[in-house]
Amino acid sequence: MNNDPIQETIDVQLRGDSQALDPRLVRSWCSCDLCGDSRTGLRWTSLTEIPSDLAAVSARQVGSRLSIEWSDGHRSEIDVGAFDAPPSYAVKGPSASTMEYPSMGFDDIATSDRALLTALDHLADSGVVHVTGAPKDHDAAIMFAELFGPIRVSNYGKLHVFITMPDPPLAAHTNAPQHPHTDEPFRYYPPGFLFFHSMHSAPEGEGSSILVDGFAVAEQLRVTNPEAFDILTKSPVEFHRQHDGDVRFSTRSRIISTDAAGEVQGIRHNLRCLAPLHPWRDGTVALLNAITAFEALVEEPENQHAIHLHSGEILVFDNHRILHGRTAFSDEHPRQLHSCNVDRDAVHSRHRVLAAKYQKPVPPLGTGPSI
Ligand SMILES: O=C(O)CCC(=O)C(=O)O
Ligand SMILES: [Fe+2]
Ligand SMILES: [Zn+2]
Repeated sequence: MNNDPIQETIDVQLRGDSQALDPRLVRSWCSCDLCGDSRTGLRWTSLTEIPSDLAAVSARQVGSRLSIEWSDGHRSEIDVGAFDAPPSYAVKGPSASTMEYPSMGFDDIATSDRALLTALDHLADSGVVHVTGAPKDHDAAIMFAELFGPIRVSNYGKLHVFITMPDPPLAAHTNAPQHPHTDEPFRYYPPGFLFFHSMHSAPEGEGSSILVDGFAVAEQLRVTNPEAFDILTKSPVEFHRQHDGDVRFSTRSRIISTDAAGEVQGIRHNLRCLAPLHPWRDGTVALLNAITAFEALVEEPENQHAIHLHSGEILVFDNHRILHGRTAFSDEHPRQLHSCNVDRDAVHSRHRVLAAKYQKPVPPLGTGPSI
């Protein structure tokens, strides 16, 4: 079809398949100096500026390289290999019962980008990395988290210190057990990755972290109770948090968020900051039952994985996927845990940059926030 007078569609071959494509869609992949680069998100012309009657005067494909002369005089050189639908960001954790979360050394990650890439691969695969051999310095969590992306500063500061105290402002400042939850679902954008650094641990078995793979649990709910899954992916609930005179957070969001293809992309689940459900509204009983069914799966022992974080260890996990709780600990042993947060997009960005640096397949798409 080369050198036809005017081509209203453009024939493209890709992996043995052939399609007649709309010229405007092909043109939008042009990354010449005039068009800018659509793949880096730095375009100079917008998609809608492409003439609606655009056609090709000539189109020649050699291998994956497509050379086009357009009816408006523009010329493009396009690599059609990029037209393949990219796989989505890998999230493929093993089931909790068989799972040993990966463990890595602090110094390796802190001194080698290659090790940092391995840690980021683990975070994409299982959502968790357990880090040993961290210094017990006050700011070690911050220093470490900054390897993954800029720290999020919030009303709780840059570093959140969990110690028991009289008149505790938060459950974190008690020695009570906590049900597995995600942190701060009352924000429009909950924290992405959490970094828990143990400064002083409680004795073995006390104050241990309990992790639950929220994506695995959501998939179990989809199979065992499709009605509950449907409700939690469609009906928003309200999460809120108020500290008088300081902050009043409130959001209406879904507990299980799915992308347009129906894949689970984020979990918000924290019954401590769930607002009361409205008894007057239709569907509230079904919503309550759906939340209860989800929580029952979260509480299933086979879905829970305990990690005792010893002093000088760091737990990194995806707060949109991995629920965390803790067992109780006694007052006799002071326990001190430091926590800081890095946004999910920043961590995924670092992952892509390092994958490109080491010529590994680059995770192309984000799973988005749990909105
Ligand atoms: O103390 C811990 O291990 C975690 C506390 C916590 O997750 C919280 O308060 O949200
Ligand atoms: Fe928490
Ligand atoms: Zn161009």
